[in-house]
Order: sequence, then structure tokens, then C-alpha cells
Amino acid sequence: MTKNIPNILLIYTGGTIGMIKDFKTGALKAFDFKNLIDKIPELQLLECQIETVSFEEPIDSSNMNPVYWVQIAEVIEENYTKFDGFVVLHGSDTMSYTASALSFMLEDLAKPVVFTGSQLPIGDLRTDAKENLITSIQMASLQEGGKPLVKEVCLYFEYKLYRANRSTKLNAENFKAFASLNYPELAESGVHLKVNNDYLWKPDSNKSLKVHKNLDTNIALIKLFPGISEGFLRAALATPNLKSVVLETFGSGNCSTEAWFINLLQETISKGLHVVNVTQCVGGSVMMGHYETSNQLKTIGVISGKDMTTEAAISKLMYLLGQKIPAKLFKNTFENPLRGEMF
Ligand code: ASN
Repeated sequence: MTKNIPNILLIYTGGTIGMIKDFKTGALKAFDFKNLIDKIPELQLLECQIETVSFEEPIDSSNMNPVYWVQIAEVIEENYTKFDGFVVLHGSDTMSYTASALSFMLEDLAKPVVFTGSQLPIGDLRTDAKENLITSIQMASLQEGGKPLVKEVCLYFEYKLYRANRSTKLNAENFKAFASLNYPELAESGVHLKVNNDYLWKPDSNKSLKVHKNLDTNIALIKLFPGISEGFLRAALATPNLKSVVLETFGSGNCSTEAWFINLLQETISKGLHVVNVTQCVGGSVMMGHYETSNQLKTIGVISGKDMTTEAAISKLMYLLGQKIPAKLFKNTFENPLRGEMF
């Protein structure tokens, strides 16, 4: 292991970045890691020592799930003391979900974990993969006084470094595929790498990393739409073993005031399920009570997701349910920021 220059572990899970075309179908499919590394000889020019580890079978991130999240967390846990930073190569489709989940699973993280990927494969002439990968490694290598500068899970894409649990995929076409509408960028890549120090997460330096692997997936995500039927909602909420629901509401956390709708939610909450309110908008916050159309949600005990992304709300729920938080404390625990995911 080299001293003085940062040691970075590159974790390859799959995604477009390493894909090639299947000759028969013409569809892009995950390919092996060696192909990817061979395509970027520039990696050897970086001022850091890079080691790599790959999923045995790289995947399209649409096949990602919490079992794989735990695998990623375990790779980081096993290599935590040996490396100064981690870069996770991941498909863009569900990258914000995985990165948000890892932010909750890695409590008191004091090193950078940077997720990145690309919209075009590394072998494509116009690929965005090289810039994303090279700059992610540089972001993970940033140090101050011999210690990592970035101490949280983040996502780097198209010149911007975002807090992972504030990011969301907005575009399937543009190279600028991600945004963080409710929290400023942590850093930007231009002629120089400009870090917004004030916005970086500052963990308690006396605490050491705790890795939480218990995630409870007995949850549901329901997006409201005008005309949603009682039959559908009732059936969804009657799902066996369901413990929690994320409701994607309108605007600043609003919904129908029809009696059947409010009564059904009230029934659900009184059965012991947690109902979390997040907005369908990509920016802004839930403010229950601001409009008449959200007042009753507040009264019946719906949990405010405030300005959280849906991705963060889903993974925070899985994490907190896995922590077996007592029912009485659940609402309050959820409504408070754990990793900078809400105001
Ligand atoms: N389907 C790909 C994935 O998420 C999309 C990408 O990486 N750009 O794995």
C-alpha cells in the first residue's frame, strides 16, 4: 500500500458505463470490469493508488435491490481502514436509491463514498464515462491535513458532486442526468475542482463507522393522481405484512379531502402502519397545514417527509424499520435529519 498518496477502492456493480451491445438483440448489457479498466489508461496518471473489486455478475441497476446494497456496504466495511476513499460504479437508473440507502447504512462515515456511472458506455466515442469516473476518483482523493475532505456518501455526474440522499435522476437522455433541487452541490468540476466546504457533512470525529445491514422492505410507494380509486388504495394498503407507506402527494404535501380517502388513511395509521408524506415535485417541501388540503393529514398523524426525495424516504424507511424503532418514537425519528437528507 502506497503512503502519502490517497488509496482509492473502485467498486464496480455494473451499469451503462461498462456495457456492450449484444450482437443478436442490439440491446446494451452489463460486461466485465477488465474491459472497462482497459478502456481508461488515463487512470494510471491520477495521483492516487487505485485498487478494484467487482460484482461477480455486473448488473443493470434496474436489477438493484437491498441485498446488493448490503453487499456494497460490506465491501466498504471490510476495506474501510485500508482505503482513504471509495468510488462505486453503478447504473444511473437506480443510483440515487442505492446511494441514499448507503448514506443511512453507513453511520458515522468519515471517508468519501462517491457513486458514479454514465449515460453512454465507456467504449462509445462520445462517452461521458471517462470524465465522470476520473473526476469521481479525484473527488474521493481530496484531502486536507492528510485526512479525506469529503466524509459522506455522494453522487458525481456531469461536473457536479451531490449529497447522495438529496439527488434524483431527472433525465434519461441528457448527460446531466441528476439534480439536487433542495440542497446545493457539494462540489463542481470546472478548470478547478471547487468544493463548497460549508455544505459538506461534518461527522463527529470521535465516533467510528457503524454499518447497518438490517433493512425491512415491507413498505409501499403510492403516487396519488386525480381520480385514484378507493378500491385500488384499499387493496394496496391491505398488502400482507405492510408496515409503512410513502405517499407521493401533490405540491406542498396536499391531497384529496374526500371523506373515504382521509378515513382510509386514518384506519391505516390506527392499525399501526406509518404513512410518510413526500411531494411528487422534484423541488420544494411538504408543509402539512399550509393548505386546507393537507390539514387533515397532519391531524391524523401522517409523518412529514419535509423536503426529502422519494429515494431518500424509501431507503430511510427501510433503514428505520430495520432498526426496530419503538412505534411511539418512529414519527419523531423519521421527521429529524439523520444524514443531511432533510432540513
Ligand atoms: N440502465 C442503465 C443502468 O441503470 C442506465 C445507465 O446506467 N445509464 O444500469
